[in-house]
Amino acid sequence: MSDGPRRKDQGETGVIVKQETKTKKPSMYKVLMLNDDYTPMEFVVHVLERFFNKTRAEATRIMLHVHQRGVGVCGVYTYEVAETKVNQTMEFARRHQHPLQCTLEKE
Ligand code: TYC
Repeated sequence: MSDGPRRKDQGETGVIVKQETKTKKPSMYKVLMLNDDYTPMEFVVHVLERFFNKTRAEATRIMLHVHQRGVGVCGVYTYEVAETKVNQTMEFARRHQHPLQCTLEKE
């Protein structure tokens, strides 16, 4: 077991390369709410406050936009978060027997 001069450099020589960043930004998805003739306005405002963390003022603005234009954006999220919010909204509406619909759209 000689410990000659060659050994000193083992593992110490090499080229320093800047670390490449291989992460990608996740795709983002809009949650869209659709108008209908039967779901009460107050229920839609409540959904937007409860599941989309909107203030009452912002929820009212979005609800009126959907009521007047037919469709509107509740928020933009990563896929799993957006899907969860759609499912929570649809389940809550179904439980209260309202036909409220919402859906996902890739940004
Ligand atoms: N159009 C409904 C009404 O007049 C209110 C409403 C708003 C329903 C937004 C759904 O996504 C909706 N009661």
